[in-house]
Amino acid sequence: MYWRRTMRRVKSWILAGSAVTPRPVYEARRRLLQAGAGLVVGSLLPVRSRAVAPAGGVFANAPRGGFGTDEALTPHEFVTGYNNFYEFGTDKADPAAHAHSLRPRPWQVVIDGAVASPLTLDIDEFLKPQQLEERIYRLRCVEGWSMVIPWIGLPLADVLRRVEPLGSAKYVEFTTLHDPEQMPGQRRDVLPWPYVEGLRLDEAMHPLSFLAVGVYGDLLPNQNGAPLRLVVPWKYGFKSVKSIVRIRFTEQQPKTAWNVVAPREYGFYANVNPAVDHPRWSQARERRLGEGLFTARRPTLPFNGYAEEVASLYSDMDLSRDY
Ligand SMILES: Nc1nc2c(c(=O)[nH]1)N[C@H]1C(S)=C(S)[C@@H](COP(=O)(O)O)O[C@H]1N2
Ligand SMILES: [Mo]
Repeated sequence: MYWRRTMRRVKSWILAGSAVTPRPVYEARRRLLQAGAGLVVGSLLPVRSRAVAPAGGVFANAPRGGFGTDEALTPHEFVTGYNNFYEFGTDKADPAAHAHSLRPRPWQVVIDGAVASPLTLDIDEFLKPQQLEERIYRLRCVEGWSMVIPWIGLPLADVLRRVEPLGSAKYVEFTTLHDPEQMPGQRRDVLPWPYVEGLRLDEAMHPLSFLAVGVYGDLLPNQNGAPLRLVVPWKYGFKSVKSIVRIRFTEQQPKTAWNVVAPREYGFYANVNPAVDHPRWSQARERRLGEGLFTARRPTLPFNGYAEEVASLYSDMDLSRDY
């Protein structure tokens, strides 16, 4: 509750907030692991300071995956306390305040559509330690804030390949749980429920596309999309759909939540693009959450800084039209 009240009161300041917990133990530990001292030193360090990641650090030993950034991690408080998850309300503090009503276990994920062998997977199938890795990705919200987040998960392609997509499959559609009892925000018509997102098949199979089950070394907190959420780091945050119950291969472009609501404002592709303004504001700069009050906003990078990896996916497209 304290956090919520604070968030409300300082809402306009929070984007530049600096009075946050010092750099977590987590980061120091990660640096040691990176330096190759992990086996010896890792076991001597406290797993993690409780104030930072309360759930116990079940993925503390997940190896680092590729595509890393050495930018400072966004403090845990922002990653888990300031975000969008409209199923729990439209205020940035609402998910942290209300997502306790979500029950992320038991949980199943259906993978079907244009595939040779559809599957229903129990969430435990996604939690096997030997397939998990840590990926540090930038997230850039269309509203103008950004974070650097250490996710735990697995490449989306590893999961998609298991169902043997048919040649006719052109897109992949992702659907969030629809249950107003667990997700009280679904009682209001702010978005068409359930929340749906989609990727073109080649985007979905790209090695950057990631399914997260954890963050900061622990299981995902409910407000971040427990127990399974998508992370597509070169696209605006809204593409990264949370609390997924279904992954469906389709021939038609999926009807995605924000594109249905406001097609002129939110395109299907939603690649981070500083050169294409949102109709009501510029996308040229961003505020990195957790940075000091007087820190200038950063220039937003094409494809959120992942142009080298993904620009070739769009070489024959006009990205000012297919925004
Ligand atoms: N189901 C669902 N997924 C969602 C949203 C939502 O409202 N509902 N919000 C999106 C938006 S706008 C953003 S910016 C990211 C935020 O991800 P984070 O909570 O990990 O920061 O989640 C995305 N995924
Ligand atoms: Mo967003």
